[in-house]
Amino acid sequence: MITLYGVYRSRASRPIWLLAEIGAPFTHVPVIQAYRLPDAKAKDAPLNTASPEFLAVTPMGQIPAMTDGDLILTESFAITLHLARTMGGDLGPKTHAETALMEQWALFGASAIEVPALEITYAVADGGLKTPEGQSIIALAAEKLRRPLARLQAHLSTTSHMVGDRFTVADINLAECMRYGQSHPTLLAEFPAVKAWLEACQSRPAFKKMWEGRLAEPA
Ligand SMILES: N[C@@H](CCC(=O)N[C@@H](CS)C(=O)NCC(=O)O)C(=O)O
Repeated sequence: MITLYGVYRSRASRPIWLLAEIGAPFTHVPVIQAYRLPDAKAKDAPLNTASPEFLAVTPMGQIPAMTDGDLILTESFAITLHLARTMGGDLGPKTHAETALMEQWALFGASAIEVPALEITYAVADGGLKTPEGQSIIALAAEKLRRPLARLQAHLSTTSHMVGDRFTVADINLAECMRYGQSHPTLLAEFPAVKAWLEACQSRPAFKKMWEGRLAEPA
């Protein structure tokens, strides 16, 4: 049985979305980020990334983490790739080449997209669209994204999905990185194939189920 640690409002959204696609049962332990609590060490604090019980699962103290029998995995993309490979059917790779491509796109998402996209999310959430400082952080982050987005635009102009002409874990991993950049008011319009692909990914029932769970959590 799979146990997944991490609230929806975290990168745990990635394996949660994947598990909803698979329809696999799992135990969800909603560990929350310690920094979101007034006193993470208080006796009555909910289970959080600084709780000794959670640090016993992963000394890194970050979510998501997952156990599958004796296997303990951290890193959201390692978790999604493992689940897709072992129980994901068509969501996982069918050949060694597909395995390599799914790994490539996960690494691309983590190294080229996630950080600048998050910079946009945080700056917009801080009201950055209304201040010159915020606008310049957002413009700089958008500029960092234009090159990888041009790469994605070229790819998605020739195929409907990231790998194998079907929806796979590669789409989930990249769509979840791209989601952070969606709060930029105009960037995605520059890359229409990426925009259409992202909207198609997010129209899937499993994404909506994950999103409902996320919205049900306190911000
Ligand atoms: N590269 C890791 C990043 C994990 C990470 O930064 N998790 C955040 C939540 S999304 C976290 O646990 N923050 C709380 C903390 O660092 O104490 C992954 O993709 O799983």
